Amino acid sequence: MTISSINAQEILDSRGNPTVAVVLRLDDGTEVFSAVPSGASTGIYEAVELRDEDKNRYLGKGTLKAVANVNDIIAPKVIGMDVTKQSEIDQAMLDLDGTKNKGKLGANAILAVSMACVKAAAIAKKMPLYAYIAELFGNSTEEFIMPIPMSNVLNGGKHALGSVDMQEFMIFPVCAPSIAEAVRWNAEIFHNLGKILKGKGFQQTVGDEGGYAPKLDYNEAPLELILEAIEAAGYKPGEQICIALDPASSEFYVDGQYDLKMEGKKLSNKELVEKYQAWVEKYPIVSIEDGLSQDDWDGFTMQTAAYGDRVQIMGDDLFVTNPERIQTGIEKKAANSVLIKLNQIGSVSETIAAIKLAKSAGWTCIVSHRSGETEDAFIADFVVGAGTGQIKTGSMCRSERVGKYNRLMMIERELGTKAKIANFPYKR
Ligand code: 2PG
Ligand code: MG
Repeated sequence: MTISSINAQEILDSRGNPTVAVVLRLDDGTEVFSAVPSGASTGIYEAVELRDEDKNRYLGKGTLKAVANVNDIIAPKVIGMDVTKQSEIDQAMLDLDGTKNKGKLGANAILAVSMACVKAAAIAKKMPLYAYIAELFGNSTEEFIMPIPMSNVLNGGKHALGSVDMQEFMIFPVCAPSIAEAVRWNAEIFHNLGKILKGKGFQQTVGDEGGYAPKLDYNEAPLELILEAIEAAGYKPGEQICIALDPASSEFYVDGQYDLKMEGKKLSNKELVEKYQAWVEKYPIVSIEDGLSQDDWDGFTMQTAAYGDRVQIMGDDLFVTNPERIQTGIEKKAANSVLIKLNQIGSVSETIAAIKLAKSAGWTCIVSHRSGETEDAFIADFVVGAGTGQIKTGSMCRSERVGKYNRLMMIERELGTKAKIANFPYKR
């Protein structure tokens, strides 16, 4: 079960930008592939995604330095290690890097190897990937929690320029009996939304995460369209299907104010918290991610105090999957939930630590894709092993998104009666 070779190379992500992929082999011939995703609305506290900044290649976005860091620095250290010793391997890479933010080797270099080791170890131990991940968490392998998917069917913000100010409008089938049914419900609503947009004369083009990206002229329009689509598909809004939002508000936070361009208004954190509250009362919204900006701890605390008993208040850019920032959030009562992205922190072991810390505070965790994805469906197995009960992995089209849903449905089928769909704690 020792690592015999590691080869990294550049491949493309779903936006056509380079990212890091790794092929890792074990001494018994086992071979695995892993690839790292990449964000657009990235938090400023994320671990470093190393890019070449050479304007002559890929407009400066090349990842040859990170690739070389895997092949020339990480591989010689890690080759020969027991692949089942995940925390030792991750620690060895952190020691090699030596910085707080993975600025030397790059989180993209470290994570590619970290995920590849998990995949190879699962094969070496003859276990399904999700079951091995459950073991890494110390979770039971007798029963598995399948996640409820929040599916981003209408894209705005930085993922669909020219659309509304807020980034993600997601449908969330809180009482679907299985992942297969949840996927069906969401896909049917997605197609109904397409029909409705077409009927109203909007374009049916999609944004980075596969959700529609129509040119709308007010920020509540996506909510109204989605409600119409839920009903047209034959589902009950607020009962079967709720709405989850990711305004990604760090992106419109300018000089201490929230600049809602579409409304021609600049709001204080208090005004924005109240605006969401009015929306929560009017629409079946049960989850709000990054409602406030990444440094606006006071705004987050205010929001959590105001309606954190009824609504999932989630930090993405706020916490960047970083246990230190999550700890601060717990102390400040700044949220009740964390979005989990492996590449924000840059290793599997640290991601596990982040989830355990959040869970110990009674918080929920949502495993998430990035807006730039690859065909690697690692997060589907990861969320099942972690048992966090929620996943955010984009809309119901484009293979880099549906690859994760498809893998989840296959896991569910394989598990049979050992699979149970999660309970969402903030039902209306
Ligand atoms: C987010 C993500 C994923 P990005 O803000 O939650 O949906 O976007 O990967 O661009 O940071
Ligand atoms: Mg987000």
